[in-house]
Amino acid sequence: MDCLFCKIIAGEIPSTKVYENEYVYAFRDINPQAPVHVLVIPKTHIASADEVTPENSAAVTHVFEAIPAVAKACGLTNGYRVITNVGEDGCQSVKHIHFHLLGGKQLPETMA
Ligand code: DGP
Repeated sequence: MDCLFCKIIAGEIPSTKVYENEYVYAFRDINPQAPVHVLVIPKTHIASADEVTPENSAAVTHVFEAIPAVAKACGLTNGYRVITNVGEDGCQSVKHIHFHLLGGKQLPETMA
């Protein structure tokens, strides 16, 4: 499968890792939108939140179980934001489900 984030997980494309476990990989976004901007992704390929099913939803659970450790690894002691973009209207550019972890400052209240 020709998926950028699957290649990052496989180490075929370099990334700056901040956290990894059996199910989850987290790395610095190439185009940061906040002082801390990390992408947290499941190692199994799911195209987007719109493709989550009872059969594959454990991958998303693993991501959320890892998020506190990712935030801690990034020094986010005062809160953060988690966002997933879906499809064209959501401006999703990479078709491997990913969760933007943003923080390191107080973020704007509105996003849309
Ligand atoms: P989204 O627009 O929600 O699909 O976000 C995709 C994010 O992925 C975007 O913020 C930039 C980031 N990104 C794209 N290509 C790469 C890459 O090769 N390396 C890293 N670290 N991040 C990337």
